[in-house]
Amino acid sequence: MRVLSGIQPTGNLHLGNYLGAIRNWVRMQDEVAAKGGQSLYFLADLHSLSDHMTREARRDALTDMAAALVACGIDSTKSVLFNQARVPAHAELCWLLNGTARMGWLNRMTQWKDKAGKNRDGASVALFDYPVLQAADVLLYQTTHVPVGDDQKQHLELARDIAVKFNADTGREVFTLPEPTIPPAAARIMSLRDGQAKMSKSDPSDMSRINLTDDADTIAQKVRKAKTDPEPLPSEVAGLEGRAEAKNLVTIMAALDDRSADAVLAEYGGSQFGPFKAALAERLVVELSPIRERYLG
Ligand code: AQP
Repeated sequence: MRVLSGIQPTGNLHLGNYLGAIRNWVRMQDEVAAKGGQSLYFLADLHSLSDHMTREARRDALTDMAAALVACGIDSTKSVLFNQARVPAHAELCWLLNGTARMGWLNRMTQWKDKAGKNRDGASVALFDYPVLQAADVLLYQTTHVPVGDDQKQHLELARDIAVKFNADTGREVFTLPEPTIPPAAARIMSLRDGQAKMSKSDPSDMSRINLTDDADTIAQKVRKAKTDPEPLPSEVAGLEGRAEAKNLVTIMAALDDRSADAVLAEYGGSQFGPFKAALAERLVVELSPIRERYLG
């Protein structure tokens, strides 16, 4: 068993990164070691080149992200934590795999479509080729499991397609096919301001996300102001259909407590959002304040 995953060193970690990916990385460390496997986590600094950033800002972002991962519980005695750019084989394999990947495959990537938007001609080649570098990251180490959020599922499927074609073209089993490990409860945490958009570092509104560095007052304020609807909470998950913002808050509570959304609604069904939001903010502070303290310390 070999586990590998990466994160772009581009700004603060947020609750989506934490519940969708990093908490899983931390939990898997012991499990993987007990099975005699290896966990590899990296700062995806080559990926971050798809956007311009000054040298100083990039260096600071790298240090901050490394500190944040350690604060979340990534332990260098159990996992290997490294910078992608320090291992030239990532870029070298990416170039080899560029001969295997097809333009049509990359053109179908929803993240490329979303991030390039209408200005495809103005987007960097790196943004387009991003999933091939991601395939190289994973295939380079014969990775068996890749813990990621749901937004990366399509890129993982592409990595598998590239591996299958490369193996078929060469007539040899060169690459292991990786499996995504997606947390069922928190696969996709959405923006606090718009239940249709994923919580993301690049959202211009800081009120849309909970940063792992937010203090208790800021968390409480963001949760209090999170968009909801006028109806009380339903008693069952089916009642969240068409209520994206309410569903997101229930999902967050369920993920924090490691219980199902139904179990959360069994407790809060019929309640107005006021008391539920207060309980959620309190739960978030309990989970995140030790991380914040370790990070700032
Ligand atoms: N909202 C989310 N819910 C669940 N998981 C998420 N991830 C990111 N956002 C969510 C997971 O975090 C890991 C690191 O992803 P990344 O380095 O690709 O970060 P990102 O996707 O660039 O993060 P953002 O905030 O979404 O950045 P922008 O705004 O630049 O796109 C991955 O495993 C990802 O699935």
